[in-house]
Amino acid sequence: MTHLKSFTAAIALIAASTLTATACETTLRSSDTHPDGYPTVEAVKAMGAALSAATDDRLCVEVFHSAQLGQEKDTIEQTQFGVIDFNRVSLGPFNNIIEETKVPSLPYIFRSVDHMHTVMDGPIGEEILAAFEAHDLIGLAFYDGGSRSFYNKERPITEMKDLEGLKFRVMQSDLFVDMVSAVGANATPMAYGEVYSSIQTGVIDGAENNWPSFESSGHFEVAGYYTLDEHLIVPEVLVMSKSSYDKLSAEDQAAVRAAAKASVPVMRDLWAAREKASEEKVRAAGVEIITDIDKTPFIEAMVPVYEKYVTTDKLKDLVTRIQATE
Ligand code: GTR
Repeated sequence: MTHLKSFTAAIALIAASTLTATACETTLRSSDTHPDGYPTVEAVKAMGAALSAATDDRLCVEVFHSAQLGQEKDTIEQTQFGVIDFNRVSLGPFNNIIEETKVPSLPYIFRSVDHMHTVMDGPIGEEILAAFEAHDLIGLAFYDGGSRSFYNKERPITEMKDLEGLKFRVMQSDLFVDMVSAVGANATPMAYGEVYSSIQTGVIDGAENNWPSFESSGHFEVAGYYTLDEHLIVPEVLVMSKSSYDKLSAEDQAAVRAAAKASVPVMRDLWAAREKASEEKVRAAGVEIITDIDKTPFIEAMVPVYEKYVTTDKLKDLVTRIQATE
């Protein structure tokens, strides 16, 4: 879909929903690329329910799942413009816009999901959320995105050299293009919604993602080899349009922030269950899962990526502090 078409489609859909949503004084719209029932979609619904409860139903949230409002890169712009009120997105598509988001998007920056939680739940996470405001967005909360690994339709990847010559889709972020080049493969930045058919038709050989996305997108049907190199533990983020936020009273702004934070533990529980269910479904489908992989060469290959992207004192300091966090 072209940029203009997706923008027009989003406005038409929003206008149609305004006609039907009557119960609340104000219905705020939230975008998500994932299907209904996915942990992020359900967590934003939980956030909306908490917000309605806190405001005696003055404020409600309607979640437009399944990329109904467009692909992430476009919906981010629409959220900056105030056409969309909330957006649940990976940090990846923000990398080219908000400098600070590059740091938690660096390959192997987090030693584990627990390490990521400790960092993002603390002052570093708050600092990164605050960086959204200069870009017409309010960073509200971080959600989980598990760890991302490579999958492809050609062959099992059991060591780094097996990646040579393969073409992988990455999120629209220069950092991820360089990450894939660093391990000897080729990268094509592409919207999530185009990946399935691009693998099917051979435009690309594969992509990289976590268990729930690999499963819910159906990519496992067209890419039969999944190698758990876990190169990224990139958090996801719930943002609000600054222009929508600025229209609220201070009390309602606080209610939005509190509801967003309250949805984080909900999200984590849903995520843990879905990760397990998705893994079971993918394994049952006969996808070859390669777990026995030495990550050391992958980690070493990322040194030039850090050198290229961690250039300012601010970013260097963030990296050092994340690495020093127990
Ligand atoms: C998913 C993530 C989405 C989107 C997608 C992608 O794991 O939840 O927000 O970024 O990956 O690869 O585009």
